[in-house]
Amino acid sequence: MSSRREFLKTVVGGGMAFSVVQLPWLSACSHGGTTERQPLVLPSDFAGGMLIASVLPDVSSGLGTQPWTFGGRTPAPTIRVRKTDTFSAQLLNNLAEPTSIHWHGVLAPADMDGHPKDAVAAGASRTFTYQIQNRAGTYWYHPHPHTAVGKQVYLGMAGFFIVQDSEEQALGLPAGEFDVPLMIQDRRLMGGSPGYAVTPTDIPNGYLGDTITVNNVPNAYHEVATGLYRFRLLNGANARIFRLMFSDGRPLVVIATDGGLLDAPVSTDTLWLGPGERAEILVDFSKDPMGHSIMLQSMAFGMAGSGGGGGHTGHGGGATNTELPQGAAVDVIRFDVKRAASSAGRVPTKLAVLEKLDPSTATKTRTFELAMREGVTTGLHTINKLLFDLARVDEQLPAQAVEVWDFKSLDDGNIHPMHVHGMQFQVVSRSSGPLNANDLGWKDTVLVFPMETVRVVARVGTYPGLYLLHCHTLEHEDDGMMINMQIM
Ligand SMILES: [Cu+2]
Repeated sequence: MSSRREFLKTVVGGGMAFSVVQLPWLSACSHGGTTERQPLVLPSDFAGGMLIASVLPDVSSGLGTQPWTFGGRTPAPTIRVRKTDTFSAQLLNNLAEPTSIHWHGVLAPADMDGHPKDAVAAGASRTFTYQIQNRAGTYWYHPHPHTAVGKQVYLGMAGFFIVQDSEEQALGLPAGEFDVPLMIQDRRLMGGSPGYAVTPTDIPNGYLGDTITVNNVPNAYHEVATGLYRFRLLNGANARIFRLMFSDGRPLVVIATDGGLLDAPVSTDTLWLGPGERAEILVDFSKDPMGHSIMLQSMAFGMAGSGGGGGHTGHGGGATNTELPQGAAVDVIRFDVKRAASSAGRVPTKLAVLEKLDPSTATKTRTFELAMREGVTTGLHTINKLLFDLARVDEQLPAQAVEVWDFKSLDDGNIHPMHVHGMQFQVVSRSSGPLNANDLGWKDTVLVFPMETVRVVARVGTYPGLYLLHCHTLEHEDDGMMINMQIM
């Protein structure tokens, strides 16, 4: 009887015990700028081939500036592949600066993983070819050139990477128009200078926007039918952390986290989603009256701690340097029930076989201390007192080893979403309390709250070579909060 199993029971059984906080709906105009809600745009599909990085000429997109993107359209196309497929794409860099592609969460050979040492120069191209090992799930892709990740992602360079497999497809989960990818981000659209311009306070706080965008659409709405939907949630924001709930408190039925399906659905009222994290949820609109609207919101939170599933609302503060500070309550996307679905859909009772790593079998324990340097304006953010050095190898890991890692925050002011390349892990414990609903299953990114220690058990990847461990608050990463992990 593992503690993990007990914990799962706690989450499922305790789901209804989570406090349901009814937030007043915030009108979009409370933050100025565009007040009107706009229809969601769905990305097109991409199965492989040429993927051009470029700046689009169109300034009429919702981003208020010329978007940077992959594949010549915004939002960037969704890559769809099946497990065991050989995926191949050629990146042609038509930007005026280096870029690259990191396949976030996807297990790619080290030289295909988009390490900053492999950035593609302006005008150059690079071919990526590898076999898909991942379980069915929602992954994503974005640039990774050192010190420019924040800028390039913010300006639009991010897309979904969806893996399917036969185990998942046998489940009969909502498909087609009922399977909706939602890339949640925030942008500064109110101040009249919509480009990316980091100020000194943006380095510790992260680049926080004043407007929520979904698939690059500000203040989005989406028309739905009276059925069961599968929403693939991706936090693609540079720094903003979301604590999602529905305006009427209806459950979010979590079926997958970063690394694919859980073994069974978990119902929760609130869901933490940090930068880089994904979660797939089932949402039931079958009992909604025609014309009904439901808002997906982010609840207010403080920096004090995750508090498990949602008990703590904290002190509601957080670092402030915009109209919408970290932890502010905000609307994310509105769903308008507009038509009848032909069938209601069904939540499966069982999902996928989920191997559970046993921390007692780990061959090594590593500690990653997350700390702020004093008295500096850049190079603030460190892992084990180190700032990123492209040429220095910081950790050596045997391929396929099972290891326990402790992310130990010595920072009392910021939440750090810690992300590893080339492997996945499972969350074992949080020093601040119970695990969150989005800590379940396989993960590549985990929120570490101030002064918290998060223990995970990782299975090191199969490919030898140089990978990364870093904070996915992109201004922290660009500031040097990143180390090299070499798989031996
Ligand atoms: Cu960070």
